[in-house]
Amino acid sequence: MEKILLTGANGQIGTVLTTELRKIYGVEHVIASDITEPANNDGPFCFLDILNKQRLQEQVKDLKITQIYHLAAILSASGEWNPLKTWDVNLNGLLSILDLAKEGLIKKIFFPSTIAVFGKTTPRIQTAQDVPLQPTTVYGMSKATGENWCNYYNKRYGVDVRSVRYPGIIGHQSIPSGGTTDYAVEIYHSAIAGEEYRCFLDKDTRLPMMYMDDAVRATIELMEAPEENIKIRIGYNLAAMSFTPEEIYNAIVKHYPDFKIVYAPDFRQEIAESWSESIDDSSARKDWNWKHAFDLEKMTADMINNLSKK
Ligand code: NAD
Ligand code: AKB
Repeated sequence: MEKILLTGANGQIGTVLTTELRKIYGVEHVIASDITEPANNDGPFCFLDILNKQRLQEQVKDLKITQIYHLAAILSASGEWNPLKTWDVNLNGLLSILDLAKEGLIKKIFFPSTIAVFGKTTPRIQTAQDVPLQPTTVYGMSKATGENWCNYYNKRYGVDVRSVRYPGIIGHQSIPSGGTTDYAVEIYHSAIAGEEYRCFLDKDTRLPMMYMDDAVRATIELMEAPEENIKIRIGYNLAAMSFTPEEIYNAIVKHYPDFKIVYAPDFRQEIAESWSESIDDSSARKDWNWKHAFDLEKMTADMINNLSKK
């Protein structure tokens, strides 16, 4: 029987992924961990700082963990305030987990990479799987390097580590912080609260995005795919939709005609401009049958429906 540990489980993706994994594997078989208190008490949780290698190893042995979904990280915007700490958390945390698999203590790892691995030398439209990676943020540097370590541990030690380059993730279940794509969640909260939204990106800044339901399903489908189907051990490109702040605003204004937006770009504008506008994810579609379900209109209807119930 599988026993799963999630690191960084209290974050935007972790809170939703934990619930979905518990539906599949059973509540007691999915252990959430983080350095902060969980928002609710609906399953096993342990405090775990990913930089504490000894405690990580003890928890994995004591709880008989077989798989780790390693979500703990410091994201693109927050990372710029403390680059060395970000490098430490994002890269050394991953290396400790890869070592556990090398030593045979766990069987499978999920490592979330990101569109932040792309940089100014990367073609920005329909960005292909294998492209130059010269990220501009320490977050992107740590994830690009992390991808290479994953590939190395797979090729050299046979570690079954799987990874996707998530676009910006949008969900109604949790509030993001510290990222450059966070505006695309915040905007819905402002619309529903009847407030004007002050957008920290410019109106024409196009970025790849994905609804949380698709992101969580992609993650679980990748992890459950037969090992022989996983041909890529760096991050698989993953895509669903791409839009600008003005386009998401136009989708929301159809539901809330009085909703107003103002544009006040800050330092995150430069980060966003260094990333791709759209992604070619044909390898994921071919190797493990990835298919997205949500576009901008469908996501907007679902976000508004769920957030207005809260
Ligand atoms: P998040 O910032 O919401 O959550 C990250 C969690 O990691 C937080 O709960 C934080 O407390 C925890 N954490 C930070 N330092 C830690 C440490 N030293 N030890 C243990 N936990 C620590 O992030 P998220 O949006 O949920 O993203 C999850 C993963 O997916 C990250 O690795 C991120 O890089 C990746 N990703 C997210 C997005 C997105 O749009 N949300 C896009 C691309 C990639
Ligand atoms: C961020 O904006 O930092 C994240 C990401 C795309 O990795 N949402």
